[in-house]
Amino acid sequence: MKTLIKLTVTLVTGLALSAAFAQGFNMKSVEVMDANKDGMITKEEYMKHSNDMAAWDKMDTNKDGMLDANEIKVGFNQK
Ligand SMILES: [Ca+2]
Ligand SMILES: [Ca+2]
Repeated sequence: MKTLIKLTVTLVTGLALSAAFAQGFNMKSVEVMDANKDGMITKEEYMKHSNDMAAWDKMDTNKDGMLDANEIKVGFNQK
């Protein structure tokens, strides 16, 4: 029973994320994800909204574990 609930939650979360990705990230996503409003998105902030680490890896081009203004500009305007 517990497994079933977990599976359902995973499925629903997955669907919600797919919908978000179909729309693509935009500058509004940045505002939502940047919880402390410092203009950068840490991995921790990102993971509260998405578990798509493939997308993260693509955006965090210098692999320092956070997205700076430049990486956000590039990553959030292209899919
Ligand atoms: Ca931040
Ligand atoms: Ca980075």
